[in-house]
Amino acid sequence: MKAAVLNEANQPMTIDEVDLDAPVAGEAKVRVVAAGVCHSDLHFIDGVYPTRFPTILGHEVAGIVEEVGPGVANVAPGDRVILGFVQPCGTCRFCAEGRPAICQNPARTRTSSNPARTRNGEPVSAMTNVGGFAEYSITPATGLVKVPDDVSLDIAALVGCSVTTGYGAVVNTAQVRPGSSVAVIGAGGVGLNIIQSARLAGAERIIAVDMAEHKLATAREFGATDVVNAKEDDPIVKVRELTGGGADYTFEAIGLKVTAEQAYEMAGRGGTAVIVGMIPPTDQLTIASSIWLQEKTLKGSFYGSARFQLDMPRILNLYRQGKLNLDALVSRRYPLAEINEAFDALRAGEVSRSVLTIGSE
Ligand code: CXF
Ligand code: ZN
Repeated sequence: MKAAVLNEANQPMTIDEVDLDAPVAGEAKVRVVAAGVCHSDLHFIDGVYPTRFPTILGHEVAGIVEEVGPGVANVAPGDRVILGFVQPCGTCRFCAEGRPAICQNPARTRTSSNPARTRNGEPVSAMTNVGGFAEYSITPATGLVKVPDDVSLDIAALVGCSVTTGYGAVVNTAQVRPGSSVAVIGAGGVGLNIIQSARLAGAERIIAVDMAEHKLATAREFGATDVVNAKEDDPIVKVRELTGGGADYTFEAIGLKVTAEQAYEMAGRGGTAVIVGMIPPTDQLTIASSIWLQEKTLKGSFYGSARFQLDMPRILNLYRQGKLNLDALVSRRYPLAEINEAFDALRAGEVSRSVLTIGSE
């Protein structure tokens, strides 16, 4: 199969021939139809997060099951599926209490002595066991969620990461209440989903903070009632002004120490700041000691605290009902061969989301 291989950090990916093993017990082989181009992939490309090279990135993916290994009962060949980037065990304490996103014992990556993917006989790793920037994926089947026939797979792919991450941060992690005020730092793929989910949850005031005017304009289309250009104004001062002291809920959707600290400062008395972005692993956050006095909450949100088999179908239904706008999230489509251009555009802040069209439906 053809795959985009990242050979080392800070290098363009190369489109190479990669061999795929047959699925073993618990795995499925999926023909990839669409894969979203996410900022988290960029962190691995830029070397901010470590990984095993060579590797195939891509974790926002949908496709069609082609073959299943022994013991797989939740999907069958022909099923249209989202490939979740966590493949929960289903039995650990966190899975048992309905928190599979933080499963303690997620499905194993294949070992390098028994690799699922090889290039000229050498193992190639796959991001989050998905490795979606390729014509096929071998992935543990517990991560797969079925997609109804009337939803296109490029839309379903987005539900594999950005939509679930944003929607879940609002609905599951923060549990935003009707009438509340919300500030969102970063109006990219995840931020826009936080904004539209906050609107759906009945937030009264939704303030989008970004440094790009075109992203703020899109934020308004997704439900932001106010926008703050952090290039022009101090976002903490502005959000406090607009909310009379600080927002009830704030969300950091960029992945930087400075914006995470801003999110905390923008939350008012009794408020909650939710960190959604992928902050570099070596960074430490500094927060004011008055957290106790003002009863503030600082919370992390991973994969929208989602229960995948419940939330993903629910999100797809909200989309079908016109309550979540997923069509307008896709700014561009690229073929796999133009993957490096797609990442250049993301890095330059030109797009909120592009989708690679890898296979046909
Ligand atoms: C990331 C989180 C870390 C692994 C890859 C996906 N989340 C969203 O982009
Ligand atoms: Zn992602």
